[in-house]
Amino acid sequence: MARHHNRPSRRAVLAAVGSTALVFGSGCVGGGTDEAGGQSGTGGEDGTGGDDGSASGTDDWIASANNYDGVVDRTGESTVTVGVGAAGGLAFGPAAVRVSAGTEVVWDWTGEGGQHNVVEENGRFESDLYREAGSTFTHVFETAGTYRYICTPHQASGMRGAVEVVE
Ligand SMILES: [Cu+2]
Repeated sequence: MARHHNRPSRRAVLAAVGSTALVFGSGCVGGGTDEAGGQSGTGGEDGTGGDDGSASGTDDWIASANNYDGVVDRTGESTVTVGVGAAGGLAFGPAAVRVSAGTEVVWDWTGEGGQHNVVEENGRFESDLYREAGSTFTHVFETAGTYRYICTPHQASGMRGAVEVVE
């Protein structure tokens, strides 16, 4: 009875394997490849100003989402998986993820937390409601930008997520 459309396509996955092009700009990357590290030392002058943000609003919205732990950088991968019903149930995992344009994102239901769906705030994608583990929903992000989405049944509980797509 359960319909399982929106299956991820294998061809994109296969295309990804083998060409792991990790080219970081040109030349020296300096010391550590520590992903967590963020050069904290730009300041010095007074750092109060600088609200010239054209695309703000997303930060607060996503920072208060369940299971939020910063924007997880998955750029350079052609398929990225996001758990639905992560962290015990009412969360996406990762809640916020950064991907490259053209990436196929696969939401993968864990089976925890009851029924969930994935609904983009501007209607750019929307899944059905699923409960079963192994249900999936796939969207290919062709256009750079920030995509915010919620789980309809649990939006009031903080079950929301974001995909940031970069060129
Ligand atoms: Cu939910």
